[in-house]
Amino acid sequence: MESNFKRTLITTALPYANGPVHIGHLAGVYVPADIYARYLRLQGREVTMVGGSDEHGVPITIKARNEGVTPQDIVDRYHKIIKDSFEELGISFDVYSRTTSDIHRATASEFFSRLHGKGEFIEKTSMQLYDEKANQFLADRYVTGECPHCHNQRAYGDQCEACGTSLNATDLINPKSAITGETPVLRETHHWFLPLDRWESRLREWILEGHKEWKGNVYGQCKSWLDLGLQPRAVTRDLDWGVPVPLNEAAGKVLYVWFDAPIGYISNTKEIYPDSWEKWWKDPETRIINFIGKDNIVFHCIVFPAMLMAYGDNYQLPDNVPANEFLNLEGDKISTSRNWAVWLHEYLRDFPGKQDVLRYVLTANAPETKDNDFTWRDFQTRNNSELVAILGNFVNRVIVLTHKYFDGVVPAAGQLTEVDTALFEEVASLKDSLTQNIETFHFREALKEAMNIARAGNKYLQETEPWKVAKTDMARVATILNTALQICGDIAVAFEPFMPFMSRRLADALHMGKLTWEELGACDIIKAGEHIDSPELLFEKIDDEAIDAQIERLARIKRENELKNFKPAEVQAPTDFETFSKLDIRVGTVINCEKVKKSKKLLRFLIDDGIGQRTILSGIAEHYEPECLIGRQVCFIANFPPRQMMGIESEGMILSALNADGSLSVIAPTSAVVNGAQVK
Ligand code: B3M
Ligand code: ZN
Repeated sequence: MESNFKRTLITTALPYANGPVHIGHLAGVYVPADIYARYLRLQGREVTMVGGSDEHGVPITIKARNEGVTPQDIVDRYHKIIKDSFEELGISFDVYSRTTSDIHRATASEFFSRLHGKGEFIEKTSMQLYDEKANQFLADRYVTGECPHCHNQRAYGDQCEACGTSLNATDLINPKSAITGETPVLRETHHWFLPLDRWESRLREWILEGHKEWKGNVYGQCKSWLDLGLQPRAVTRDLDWGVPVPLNEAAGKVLYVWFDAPIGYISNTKEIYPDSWEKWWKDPETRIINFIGKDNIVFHCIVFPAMLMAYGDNYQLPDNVPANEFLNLEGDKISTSRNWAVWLHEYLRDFPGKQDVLRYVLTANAPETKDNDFTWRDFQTRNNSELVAILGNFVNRVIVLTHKYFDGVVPAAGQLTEVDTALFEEVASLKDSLTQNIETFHFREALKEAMNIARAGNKYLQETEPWKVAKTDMARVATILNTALQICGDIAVAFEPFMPFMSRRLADALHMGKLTWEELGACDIIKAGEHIDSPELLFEKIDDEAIDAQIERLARIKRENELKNFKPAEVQAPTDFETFSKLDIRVGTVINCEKVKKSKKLLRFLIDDGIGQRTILSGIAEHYEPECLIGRQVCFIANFPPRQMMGIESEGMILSALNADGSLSVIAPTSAVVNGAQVK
């Protein structure tokens, strides 16, 4: 595919260094960016992939305060975890830096100064909440109070998480500082704003006219922002963590994190190419591609481009912003604060050597056009029935057969027959569509096509049956295995962007050396006479035990969250003692307790109620082992009319408390009482 650009700069959203990265980050940004970068490198193109940690912003200061450490401690900790885990997953950054670096602070500071010098900002004075005890203005996240819409008592100053409304801190009823708990006061403050409205018509033209090829989700979001009309945006904050605003009159103020973070892409490029970084940013023959998640679209398509236009000096705007949607986990939104995530560093610990499996599953399931779900069962199935059963199996069979019939030496091919050339043709057409899909950021489809190469290989072996032909025609077996080995070579190349570890192992076993995209599909990618190494399985099955452990971990987290977030039900309408005393609640001892056959929920109790024995059915079978209840005292309602359930008559109802996680706990007296005692 011919294109008229010379080089590609790939940028990846800078993850906040207030926690490790999880599979949502990976599927949304880093795995697709890495696939693209590796592909371009195989194509022999000039490419640079930059990344780094976003180390400023309020959440980091909040976390530091909660832990009683400095923001620098927090970002040092997470930057290391993030950087190391990316590296272990094979995300091939040319540089992975951080926004606390000197070069970044200088670059961001200069950027602001130039815009300020050019008169690109407007200044505004406004009233904001101030914590007099902590002596600081409160960023919206630092204020909590009652939501004016749904009256949730614990709304944040920027958003109410109960009803989803976005708020200004000054909207909250009865606001409180999250730092000291004090009631904040309104105080005047002064900030610098970038008037996005000045750039609106250029942005409209650039995106809405010039980039109709962008993904629908990205284009659509830009259009709705632009149609709403752009407003000036504050680019400074009252905070003591960040890049200081380089103006004498701005003591105690820093650049807003979303102003400095995208400049990080520039500082990171400077860090690797101190002398030649400008060609990556200012040469129209450089193509800039921003890989991000959908929540970052406005900053990359509207705000940062407006900043670059305001700066001038030939800065190029991104050529494409292939933002992804979100990945959910087992049906729920991934959330750092609720610990609902699969953390990369934990995955690497729990599944050592299985980087490629995660990369494969996240790509096969990538949220490219809509939100998608990651489940551990799907992870297991894709490993066992795709990687092991299709890909691994094919390669293994070919290598084993080569060892069996030719002592591991690649046999020379004779005359190709129709079935051989058909296979090469199929691979050529798969290569076309694989290439096309990667170039247009359809990595899921691309991966399917790569997998289809392995499928075609399996089908070829099934059709040619070299193990049968070997009884009569070794020359033909040589041609078949030579052809099949070429497909193994193709697999090493085609999968390199997706599963680089597997690709390298396979390429090494086949003695392939440096891989190139060009050789994919060739009939002599593996040279006759070359000795190939003994087979080593490329993938192994993942058993239920490993998967169950992950599922259990998530179930535990879910329970913990439910308990943490429990909100008692509204108190019911008033009643009186007379109504209460109509219920005859008594204590009895469990003489026997067993599961009701064919029922998931019911336990059958035999109760000594002081008068005699009675049978009561209770729907708590999922919460108790029946034997554990035998001999214990319970409370039951004695004057309900008998009721038939599952063909058994139940004479009353056992009382239980409903816990936050849905579990039930039987109510019992704290010390033994006589059977038949009434609850008053
Ligand atoms: N740190 C937000 C995020 O992680 C932000 C991205 C910055 S990219 C310049 O979602
Ligand atoms: Zn609300």
